[in-house]
Amino acid sequence: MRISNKSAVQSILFHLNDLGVRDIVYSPGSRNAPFAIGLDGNPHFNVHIKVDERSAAFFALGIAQQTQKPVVLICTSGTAPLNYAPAIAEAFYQEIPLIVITADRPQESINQSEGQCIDQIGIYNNYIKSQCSLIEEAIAPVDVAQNHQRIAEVMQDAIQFPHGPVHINVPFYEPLYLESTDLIPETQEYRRTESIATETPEVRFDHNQSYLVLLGQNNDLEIINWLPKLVALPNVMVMTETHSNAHGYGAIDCIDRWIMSRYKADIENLHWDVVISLGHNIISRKIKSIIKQKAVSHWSVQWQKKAIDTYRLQPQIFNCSVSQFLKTWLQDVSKDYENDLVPIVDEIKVDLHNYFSSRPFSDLKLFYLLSLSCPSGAQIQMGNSSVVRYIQLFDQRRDLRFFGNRGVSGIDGSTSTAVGAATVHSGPVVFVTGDLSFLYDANGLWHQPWPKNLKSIVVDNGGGGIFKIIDGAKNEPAVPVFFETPHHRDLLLWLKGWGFSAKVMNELSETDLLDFFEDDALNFLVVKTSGDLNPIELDLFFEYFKQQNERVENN
Ligand SMILES: Cc1ncc(C[n+]2csc(CCOP(=O)(O)OP(=O)(O)O)c2C)c(N)n1
Repeated sequence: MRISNKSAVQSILFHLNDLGVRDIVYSPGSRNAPFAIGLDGNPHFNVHIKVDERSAAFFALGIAQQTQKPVVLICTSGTAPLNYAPAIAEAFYQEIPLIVITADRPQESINQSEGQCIDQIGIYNNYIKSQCSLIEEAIAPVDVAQNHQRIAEVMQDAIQFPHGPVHINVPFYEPLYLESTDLIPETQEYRRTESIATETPEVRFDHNQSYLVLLGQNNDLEIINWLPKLVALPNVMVMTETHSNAHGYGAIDCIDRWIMSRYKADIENLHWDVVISLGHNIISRKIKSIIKQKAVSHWSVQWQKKAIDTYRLQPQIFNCSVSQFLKTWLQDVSKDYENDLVPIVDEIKVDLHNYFSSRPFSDLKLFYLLSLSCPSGAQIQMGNSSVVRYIQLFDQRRDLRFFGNRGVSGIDGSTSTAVGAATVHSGPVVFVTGDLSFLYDANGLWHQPWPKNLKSIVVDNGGGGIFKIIDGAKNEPAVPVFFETPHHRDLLLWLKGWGFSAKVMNELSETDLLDFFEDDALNFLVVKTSGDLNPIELDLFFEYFKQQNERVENN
């Protein structure tokens, strides 16, 4: 194992190892060369090398999303750290731990027309939990000790709840490539704990109140044990979003479908005394807008100290885990009462197989078929835009888990995130992305070896299909030029150019999808749909549900 002569590198690697961090995503450069020396042949870490820092950071996010452990990013100075910014913001809003290490020139070189040099201190200010810049060229024991302390404190913050990204800026003098034979003796012990500063909720379930429990993006799968009880309570409505990974337990899982299939009067009559947020980053715009009009108060179960006030109702905050909240809130709901509870089935059941057998192929139909054919035990990496919305329209199986960059909902890193997740996940991974998102994050394809467990579907609907289905934009005459922006690219050629085996289909069946998932030699499926037909098919689908609703009411 090689040792850089820079004390900062030795300290950082010591702390990373001490923290149990394994995955480091390293991007090449000169200023960060001391880290390359320290990592070369280092048995403690899995080092992934990625040239494009934007993609590198999303790749790291995908790993951390799966392992729930901090992943490290290391890059050179200049614009390289700026390219990390989108994934850092995403990690911040999803509460995913990343340790970002940026090499820098010494302070006196900043803004002096030196090469590859910007003012790096505080560059992620709004999206970082904790940060420091180290003392340059720390040799004196007092400086080494000071750096050691700063590194320890910042890294500690990455694993405190809420998890999130932290930044350590490391200025280096030249020469950068010198090695040492000995490690600098460690100056301080640092004891770490993954602290959970919990708060026991004071509130108790009240039979005279009406509640909406809304599950958003969530990592606490213990929630599943509470769902049967929650959905059975008569004055509680439970809605789960796909990325809560708590679907299939009797709650309203397809929120937009549920809303769209109701008559205006039904929606008008909705009322909740309290909306309880378990998890955040709600995808359904429709439910957000209804809550703003129909809810009286909001409780937010969250790790952040600052209120996440999505509905402008000045929420009461509970700084505790979802399970801890539910345990206390429901503690007075007696066992006898629990036995009498009957789940409220508030969903209109329709024969989707029958419905789709007479419908032409479209984005909607593709997502219906996908909901049937994804391999058992798979995790679904959802691209942003209409992908996440279509997926939420179909009942999800309990054997699937869903992930997506819904912290900030950017279309700039979905492929890289999926590749990162697939790299550390042992089971099948299905990545579904829109065509523009796919082209945007093309460098996500720049990865070796390509994970064998990753199957990707690109929905080639001729551009940003979302703008044709969301309220407001869909009637805007400037949509084709300013919003939809057709790409005019042959995605099959594009993929083949990258060396992937891919297939294009203009229409497909459930069997075609099953064949694709079973075909080890095929990485990508490009599915072409008509951008004009997609919005029509979606409207008809909602209309159909409304008609079914009418029939149920008339019977
Ligand atoms: C980084 C970033 N830039 C711009 C946007 C705005 N935006 C949202 S959806 C979208 C179009 C996405 O098109 P595509 O990936 O083809 O998906 P589709 O809409 O067809 O589902 C754009 C540009 C964004 N979310 N993120």
